[in-house]
Amino acid sequence: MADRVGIVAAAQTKYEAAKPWHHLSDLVLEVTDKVIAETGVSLVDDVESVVSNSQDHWDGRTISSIFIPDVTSFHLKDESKVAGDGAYAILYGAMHILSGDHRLVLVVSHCKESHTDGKMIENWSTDHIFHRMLGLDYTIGGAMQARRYMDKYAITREHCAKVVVKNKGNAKNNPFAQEWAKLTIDDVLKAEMLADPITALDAKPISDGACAILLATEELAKKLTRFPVWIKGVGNCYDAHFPGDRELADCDALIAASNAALEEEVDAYEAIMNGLAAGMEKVGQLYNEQEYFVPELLVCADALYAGLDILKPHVKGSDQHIKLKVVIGTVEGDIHDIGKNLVKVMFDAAGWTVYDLGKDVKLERFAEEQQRTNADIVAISTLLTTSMLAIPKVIEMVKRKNPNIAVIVGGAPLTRDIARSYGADGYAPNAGVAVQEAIDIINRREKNQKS
Ligand code: B12
Repeated sequence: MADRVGIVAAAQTKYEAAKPWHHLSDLVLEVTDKVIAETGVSLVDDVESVVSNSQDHWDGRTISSIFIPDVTSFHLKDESKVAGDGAYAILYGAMHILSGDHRLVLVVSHCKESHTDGKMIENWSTDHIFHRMLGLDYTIGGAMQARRYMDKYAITREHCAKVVVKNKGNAKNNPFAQEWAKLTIDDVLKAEMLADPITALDAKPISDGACAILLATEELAKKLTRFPVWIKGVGNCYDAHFPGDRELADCDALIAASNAALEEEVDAYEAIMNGLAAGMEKVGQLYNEQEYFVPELLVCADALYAGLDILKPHVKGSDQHIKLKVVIGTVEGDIHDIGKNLVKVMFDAAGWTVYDLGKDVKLERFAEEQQRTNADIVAISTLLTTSMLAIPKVIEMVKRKNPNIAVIVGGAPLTRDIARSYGADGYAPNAGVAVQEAIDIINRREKNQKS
């Protein structure tokens, strides 16, 4: 078994609406030549296996890889074709290396979409009894799903148009990209409507082109390039797209991933913290970088909760603190509750009784609920700099009713120093350490009372 797989070279053709003067093999030759030139390896002697990626439908014939053996030199060596997503081809190439069978694998992907009537091909790939006669193609399928998402998450066309403006703008950074444009939201909204709500600017263009990467074992990768890109891990979760068979706005992929984690006996706590929470952190980062917008956040939050529902019951609890009780909530004016809910899961898992007030909670409710439940601790969350000013008020209300009640706070704008200055007894930067912080406070109190 090889240790790691490295990408040692990558190449693309320019993508264009049509390349009438290029045969498919010309495109493949162009990118293969580039990766070979970059690394100086011999296509015939060094490359041990070729994984090509293309679709018979798009190439208008069966065995679409049959065009390219002379340019990729895969005669008399290991050759395979992946018909489907290019990511699978990379995954498959990486498996060739990880299995220990090969040291250097060429992965090449090619398509001349302009050759065919794309809409017809797409229509033919749908179910032939119910959907084909309706004239469904990928744009119409995408439109139905987009409508359902818009309805479920109150997403507007303006929200969606923002994604187009960003992506067409970003395309300028890729010299191989087919279309880049400096658009406004209005341009997108006024573009030709293909299938409501998908406009010509939302939809993908017809595109011809090819790309290639060269994968190598760790040892070889270090020799071939000073800067290999390491494949750290691979995995995939795809949703089926059979209309009528599924709720179009549900994100079943994370449900499947959570179930798979349990089946593989991954610790549920690890899956929540290193999977769901880490994923949401990444989502937050992408939002800050203006790569994601509000619609993506809402979809991801929903997906996270679906995963949480599956994993939560499996988090190993301890009955050590079974008698302890905590009141938790996000302060008034703030509707962020993902972080608060993760903290809640951790208290739940540790055997505490949790009274969850939810989000946007009226300030006096924290003290009232503590009195009603006689909870040991009040946990307050906030993500907004505007609403964080509510925290000292809540602490004051809780302590006025009972000075012995401990308060723990958390949320992105807070630090330990701010928490202290607000009069909080504890602070935790993440859910993983929140329960321990609460236990420490209680232990300290008990110790002080004894002495
Ligand atoms: C998801 C998100 C949303 C979602 C929230 C969905 C939901 N159900 O929660 C939606 C789209 C609804 C949303 C709306 C808004 N958002 Co928002 N949102 C985010 C985002 C991207 C991620 C937050 C998140 O869930 N992080 C993941 C979780 C796991 O991390 P966490 O919340 O920090 O929680 C961890 C710790 O902080 C800690 N913790 C949290 N609470 C507690 C409590 C205790 C007691 C303890 C011990 C620990 C603890 O443990 C948690 C788990 O490890 C952040 C940006 C970011 N990068 O953080 C912006 C962000 C928080 N949002 C922001 C803003 C401005 C808004 C809006 C006002 C936007 C608008 N103009 O409408 C509205 C808010 C309206 C309102 N009244 O509240 C700003 C806040 C800026 C600021 N400093 O005030 C941010 C920082 C984005 C930005 N850079 O501008 N948002």
